Amino acid sequence: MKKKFLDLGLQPIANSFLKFKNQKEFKYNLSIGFDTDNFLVSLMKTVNPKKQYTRFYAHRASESKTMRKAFKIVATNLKKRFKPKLTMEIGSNDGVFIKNFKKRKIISVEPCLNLARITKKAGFTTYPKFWNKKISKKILKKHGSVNLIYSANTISHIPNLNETFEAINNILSDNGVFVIEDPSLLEVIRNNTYDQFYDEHVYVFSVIAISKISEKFGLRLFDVDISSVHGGSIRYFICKKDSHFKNTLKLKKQIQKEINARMNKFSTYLKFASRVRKSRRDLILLLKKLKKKKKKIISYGATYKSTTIFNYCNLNKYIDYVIDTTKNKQGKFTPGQKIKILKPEVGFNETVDYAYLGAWNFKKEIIKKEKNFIRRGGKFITHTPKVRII
Ligand code: JHZ
Repeated sequence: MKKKFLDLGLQPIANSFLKFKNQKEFKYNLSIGFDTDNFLVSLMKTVNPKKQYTRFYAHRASESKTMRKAFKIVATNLKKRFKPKLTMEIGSNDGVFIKNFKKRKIISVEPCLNLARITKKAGFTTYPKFWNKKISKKILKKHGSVNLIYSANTISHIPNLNETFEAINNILSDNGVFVIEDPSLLEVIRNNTYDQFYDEHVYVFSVIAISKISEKFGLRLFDVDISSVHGGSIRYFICKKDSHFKNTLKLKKQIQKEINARMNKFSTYLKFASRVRKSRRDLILLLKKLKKKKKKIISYGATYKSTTIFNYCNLNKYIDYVIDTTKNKQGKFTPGQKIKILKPEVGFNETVDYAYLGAWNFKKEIIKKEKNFIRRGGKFITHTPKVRII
């Protein structure tokens, strides 16, 4: 049974950056629940994927150095460990992962037409489609079964988890491996990163939940890797139930960690929700105080995550503008709160006193890059794990 534990209010689509301030917006209620039967944490109500994954999709995975490097390392390790003859990526974005493979050895599935066009143009076999049973059958017929299926920050985005797993089971070779990479629920709870909840993140997975869902479809979670990207992610290694892979000790330990953190109990999520409400109060209080002192506050990184924070906390009265390196976000307004997005070269100047880290997951990369800002007395603000000035 799914029980609601957190209400983040009326929200726009996180990726709907606006060309004009007065543009009409679709809004929905963002609330999150915990299923006591299968331990899945998911949105109570989902948005139609056709509204989200359009030909205007804004996020480019290659935009950060951290992610380019991380995907290169993952690709190298997966090739070394599993030696796949044929690999498929679901949700290949701008090709940041697949570009580490030989073109004839990888297939890409990507529903956003603007992104699919990029990988197709680069010469990769690209299916510009949503992942479902129909496309799995089509690919199986054309290419045969697949030895390695990789999907980063995508499986958590697909509302119909049952169909997703059935389609995987359909196309995965008998000793093949399905690798999912997504933000870790344990880290979200520990670090109060409630902004990991927005329309696209239909699920925030835990090891205990992925293990249950795999079993339901004749699959088996046999290993995990812990990754520091996106504030703490987990890479889940899944095989067919009777495949030769042995369940690892690392997996057992991670499950125990989650049980120790009581992630199988609804009360844990209620406590998390009250910490989220406190985080909102603290952030507003801090920004109000700084604004009273006439400080200029901007936000660093027009992330999808910021859409949740900005709208839940109503931050447009405190944040002067947002800066972001992504070309197709620049000049636009943030969803809901309609805060202007500027190029860093224009907006990140000596008049800025404070920069709220919208892209807190790239804190290290950003602080290293922005030494001048810090040197002249500029300060970063974050809400994770606690609201504070860094
Ligand atoms: P970033 C997206 O979420 C959407 P977002 C999606 N749903 C998902 O799951 C994650 O990605 C993985 C900018 N930036 O990666 C670039 C700078 O301006 O945290 C990006 O717009 N300067 C698929 O949007 C944004 O910040 C910099 O120096 O929450 C980061 O977005 C750096 C490092 C980044 O994902």
